[in-house]
Amino acid sequence: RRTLLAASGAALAAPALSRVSFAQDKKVIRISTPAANAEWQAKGLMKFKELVEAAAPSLEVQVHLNATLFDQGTEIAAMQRGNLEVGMISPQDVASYIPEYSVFTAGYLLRDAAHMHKVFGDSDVGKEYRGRVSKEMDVTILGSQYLGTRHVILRKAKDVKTPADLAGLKLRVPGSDTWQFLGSALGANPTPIAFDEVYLALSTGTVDGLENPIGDMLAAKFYEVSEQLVLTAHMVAPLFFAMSNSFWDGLTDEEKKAVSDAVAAQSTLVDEGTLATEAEGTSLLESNGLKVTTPDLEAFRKHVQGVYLESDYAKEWPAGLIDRINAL
Ligand code: KDO
Repeated sequence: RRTLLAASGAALAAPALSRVSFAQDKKVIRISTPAANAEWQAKGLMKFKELVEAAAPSLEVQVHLNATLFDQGTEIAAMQRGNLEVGMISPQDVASYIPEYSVFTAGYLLRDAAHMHKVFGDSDVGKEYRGRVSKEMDVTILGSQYLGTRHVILRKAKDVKTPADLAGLKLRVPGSDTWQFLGSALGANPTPIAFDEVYLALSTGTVDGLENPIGDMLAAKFYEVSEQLVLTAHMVAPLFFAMSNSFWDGLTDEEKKAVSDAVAAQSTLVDEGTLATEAEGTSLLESNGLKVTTPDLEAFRKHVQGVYLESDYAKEWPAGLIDRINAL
C-alpha cells in the first residue's frame, strides 16, 4: 500500500514540477506603482496584464500596487538596477535625472489632457523627450496617460481666493525637489510625504492639505479626512508607462507588439475613466459633505507662472521649449 501511494505521489508530482519550470521560463514584467486599488491607473494595469498574457503566452505580468514593491520615487533606480521592469513615472521623476526637463513640472503649463498627449505623444517635443529619457535614463516611455488635473485639498475649510491665502499652510507634496517647488509656488509650505502615507498624515493633522487630482482624492478616500476642495487646476498631470531598456530590448518583435498594444489600450481606459470621474467628481464630493470652491484662477496662474519663470529652474530650460509646448 505504501509503495502504491508513493508511486502515485510521484506521478502526481511530475506535472506540478513541469508547471513550475514552465512559469520560470516566462519573462516576468514586474510593475510597481503607489496607486491605490480603486484608481483608474490600477484598473488600467490589470487590463494590461490581461491583454499581454492573452497575446503573448511567453510573458507574465505582476502588478504591485500601493508602493508594496518599491517606494514612490525609487522606481527608476530599481529599473536601472534590473530589479523592476515597469514603473509608472512622472515628469517630476524625469526632472530628477534631466534637470532641463523641470520645465515639464511647471504649474499651469499644459492646458488639458489632449494638450498633454500632443506634448508627450508624436510631436517633435514628445519624440525628443522620450529619446533623451531612453538615452540618459535607460528606460523607454511606452505610453503616456492622464493622471488628472491637480487641485488643492484642505483638511479644514478656509476661504481661498489667491496664493496668499495658502500662506503658512503645510501642504503635502510627493518627495522630490520639483514637487516641493510646486508647493511653494502655490503659496504654501510644502511637506514631502509618500502617497501611501497621505491619508494618515491628513487624519492626524501632520499636514493641512495636499494637492491631488479628483480621481485620486476619491480612490484614496482623502475626502473622509478633509473638508474642502479648492479647484486651482494648477497642473494637468501625466503618468508615463516606462520600461527598463534592457528588458524591452530583450523582447521579441511579437512580444513588443503585444506590450505596445496593451499599453495603448490601458492608457485609453485610464484616460476615459479619469475624465469621466472628473466630470462627476465634484458633485460626488459635495454629496459626501465636502465644500468645493473656485479661487481666483487668474491670480493663481499669474503668481505660479511668475514664480517658475523667475526661478533657477527656468535658467536651465532649453531655449524656445515653452513656445514649442504652447504652440502644440
Ligand atoms: C501623488 O503622490 O500625489 C501622485 O499623484 C504623484 C504622481 O506622480 C503619481 O506618483 C501618483 O501619485 C501615484 O501614481 C498615485 O496615483
